[in-house]
Amino acid sequence: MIRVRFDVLTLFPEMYSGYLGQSLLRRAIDRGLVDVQLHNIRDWTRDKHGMVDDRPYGGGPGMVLKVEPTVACVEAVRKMKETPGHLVVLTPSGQRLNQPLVEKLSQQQRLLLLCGRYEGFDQRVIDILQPEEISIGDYVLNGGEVASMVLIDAVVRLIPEVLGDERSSQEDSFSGTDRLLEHAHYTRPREFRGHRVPEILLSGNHPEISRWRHEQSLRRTQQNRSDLLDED
Ligand code: JCE
Repeated sequence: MIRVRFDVLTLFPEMYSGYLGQSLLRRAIDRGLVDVQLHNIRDWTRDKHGMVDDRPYGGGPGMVLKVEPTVACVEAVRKMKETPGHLVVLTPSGQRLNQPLVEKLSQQQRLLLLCGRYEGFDQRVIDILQPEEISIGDYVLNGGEVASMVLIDAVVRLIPEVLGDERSSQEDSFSGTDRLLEHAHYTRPREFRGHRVPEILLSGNHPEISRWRHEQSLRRTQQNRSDLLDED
């Protein structure tokens, strides 16, 4: 029944409470479609101070997440289920997350999401565990948690039963065969502060509406994301 189980490995599990209580995800969890388990990396430290970070060899600013508690946490979490799961680490130096990658990840039954802080993990975490390194975009966050929520959000909405109307995830920007941005949407009222809903949408002429929407998509893409038209 569970389509995807996420195990999130983090120093800040409390960051997820607001997001996990959000209606769409909450409903998916309550319906048993999605499971999200949080694990605090600090629980796998062996020293009495619970030290998870240390100063970088070679000097420089900031702190580095230690290899022992991180590897211990991943290995312990893997063993909690028969399927070891696909390990992902969120990092600004990973491959860029895009919809094809989200679709690939959504095929996994179990995803382990490793979230760093400070300057990131000791390189040996990556060398030993060989995770898939993923970045959600070309900017630097303070840690992997927000990035992991983005990944969970994008994967969960591809589970067919999660969105009530099955068509709406297919028709989104980046999900179709032509990679165009979505057309504009309108709902009531017909006029607000002199801004009227385009007449064509009220016409009931569905072939014309489709044509209009496609032209809208093309124009938006040219204006905001011309890089999408250059691809291939
Ligand atoms: C993270 C940091 C590297 C300095 C753990 C940032 C992902 N797309 C993304 N942007 N930022 C992240 C991300 C993910 C995990 C961590 N930092 C901060 N990273 C150099 C500072 C630490």
